[in-house]
Parts: sequence; structure tokens; C-alpha cells
Amino acid sequence: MTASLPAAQRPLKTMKRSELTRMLVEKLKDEAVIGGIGHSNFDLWAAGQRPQNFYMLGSMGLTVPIALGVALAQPARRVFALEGDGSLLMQLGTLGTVAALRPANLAIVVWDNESYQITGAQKTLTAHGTDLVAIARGAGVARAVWAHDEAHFGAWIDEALHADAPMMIGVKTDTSPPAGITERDPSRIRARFMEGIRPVAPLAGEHA
Ligand SMILES: Cc1ncc(C[n+]2csc(CCOP(=O)(O)OP(=O)(O)O)c2C)c(N)n1
Repeated sequence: MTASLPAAQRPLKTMKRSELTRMLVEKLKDEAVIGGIGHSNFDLWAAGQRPQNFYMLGSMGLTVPIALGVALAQPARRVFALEGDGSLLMQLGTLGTVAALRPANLAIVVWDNESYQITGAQKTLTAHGTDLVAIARGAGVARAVWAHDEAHFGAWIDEALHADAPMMIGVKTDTSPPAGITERDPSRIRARFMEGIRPVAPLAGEHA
């Protein structure tokens, strides 16, 4: 019955972060991906360690600011920020900054499992009705949407790969464990990422 409804009218399906992360990574070439603290980056790591991936270790809420910086510095490269609901709730102002700066090459994916899963699954505000996609729209990110199922998520990622405005894609996810655990080596993660997103042409004043 519900399958025949347009996607936007179907109820939100609770999906698996690790499966969708793999689906996203399979669609990528040289796009940068910033994985948020904890499970967001664990699943990114498990989906294949691309040099264009950065794994945030330590601070909640910094995924979107880091991704925004990369998007502004390299407008020719698409950038994905993968963030948990708890972490985004800690840094909501960042959505207004994204709206104001309007980087066309930035897409935010929010894995909303309604909990701080990695620290013991305490409930976040989204378990009590806070709607992060509505908040993003209110902050000025007009292209903020919920993914209704896996195919819908894939279609929004395809759109993000060609979008002309920043996007946010919200996904309701379950609390299944991540598919792996990121190696805890921040300096190596940083060095590999810096090399992985090195501009092809030398920067002004830089010798090739
Ligand atoms: C600023 C800050 N506060 C608290 C913590 C402790 N902490 C680490 S991960 C985490 C929960 C993250 O929740 P969410 O972003 O929803 O991701 P999930 O664990 O659900 O995948 C908390 C509270 C931290 N690392 N940084």
C-alpha cells in the first residue's frame, strides 16, 4: 500500500548506517568525506579507507565545520559530511553558517538513531520529536530532506553529486553496531587526508 505512494508521503524507514555508508562510498570518485565522531566514521572506515576520507576523532559537532572549510577551500570538489544526530545537536549554529555561505558542493548526511549510541545509547532530543531536517530548513538550508528508504537515499546522494546548493539528507537509522573500528592514529589520518585532497594543479606561489 505505502510503496505506491510518492516517496515524500511514505513513512520514514529505519535503516542501517553501515549499509548506506557503503552505498554512498560506492558512488564516489574524488569527493571528500568527513566522518563524524564515533559510529559515523567507524562505518566510513569499514566502507574502504579512501585517502579523501577524514575521520573525526574526539569532538562532537565538528564534522560540518570541517566539511564546510574543505568545501570553501576546494569549490571544484564535492564534500560530504556524515554526522550523528547527537553531534549535530551540539552544533546547530553550523547549519545557519552553511546556509549563509551557501557552498554548492557541500552535502550533509545526518544519521539519526535518536541516541548517543557510542556512549551508552542515551536518548537525544530527536527521540522526543526534534526534527533535524525541519531545523536545517529553518536555518536556511532549503534543500533539506528525509530519506524514506534506501532507494530514496541513493537518489538524494546522486542529486548531491550534481547539486547547485548545499543539501542536508536526514536518515533514521537503527542502533546496530558499526561495521568496523577506525584505527586511532590522528596524525596519520590527517596526513593521508591532506595528501588525498591535494589540488591537482599547484597552488599560486607553490612549486610543483
Ligand atoms: C564535545 C563532546 N562532548 C561529549 C563527548 C562524549 N561523546 C563522544 S561520542 C558521544 C555521542 C555521539 O552521539 P551521536 O553523534 O548521535 O553518534 P552515535 O554515537 O549515535 O553514533 C558523546 C556524548 C565528546 N566526545 N565531545
